[in-house]
Amino acid sequence: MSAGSARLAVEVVTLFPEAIREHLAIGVVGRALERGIVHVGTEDPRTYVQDVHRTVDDRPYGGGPGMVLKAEPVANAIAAAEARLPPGSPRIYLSAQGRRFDQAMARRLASLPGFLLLAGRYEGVDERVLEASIDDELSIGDYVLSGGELAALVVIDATVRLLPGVLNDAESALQESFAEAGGLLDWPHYTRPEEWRGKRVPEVLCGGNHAAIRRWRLQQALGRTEARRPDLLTDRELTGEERGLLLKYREEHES
Ligand code: 9D3
Repeated sequence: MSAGSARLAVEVVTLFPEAIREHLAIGVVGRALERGIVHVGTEDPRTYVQDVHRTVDDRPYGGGPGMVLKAEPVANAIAAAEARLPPGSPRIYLSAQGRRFDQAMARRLASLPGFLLLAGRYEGVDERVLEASIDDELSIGDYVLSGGELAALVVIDATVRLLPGVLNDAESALQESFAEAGGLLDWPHYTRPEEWRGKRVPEVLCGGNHAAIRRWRLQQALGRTEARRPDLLTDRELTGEERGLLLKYREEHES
């Protein structure tokens, strides 16, 4: 399948295109690329610099430490990448100053025919190219990265997994089960052996009572979510069954 027929086209403007391409070759996303479900192109601003040193950065007006990515090479790279995308594809700048990327945004991006990601380096990109050629600005969380490439990979990974046909049946079933779809943390997982260094797998999981197993997993998901990420429960109505399971989890974990 060619770039034109892929369900989703992504372009990444980056000084490190090989880092993006290498990482995307592995796992679930690598499989989706091979099968032509998604196309990811890259564009390097350095391609658009003529001088012998291929200078993409310069000192900040006003002084201070660090360097700033120059407007012209970035604008040219964005224009070249944009020409390969469906018209109207949003152009997104990845920066620590952006709105926080989340699962709802991944769903929105997965519903589009295409989008462009600009990964910054150094202290940032000349503000004028952002005003001229960027539609949205996203951060992946409150910590300091060295550049936007890892953030671009995070956004692409979270988005591509949501495209139809990317996950196999087992992976899709897991994704649609109540934890991932319902905004809860996952329940604990176990595999053989049944006893490891004196620790046994919970009894209920070793039997064939599927209703009991479902209840146990839901209870674990609820209890762990309340303990570790109570913020996830504040906007979520609990069903009668869920409230009962959570009360019992609290009783069993009092200490
Ligand atoms: C003023 C101090 N600078 C850090 C020494 C600010 C700064 C500049 C460039 C902070 C981070 C970066 C590079 N970060 C990204 O490109 C980035 C990012 C991030 O750092 N955190 C969360 N999400 C993202 S998306 C892109």
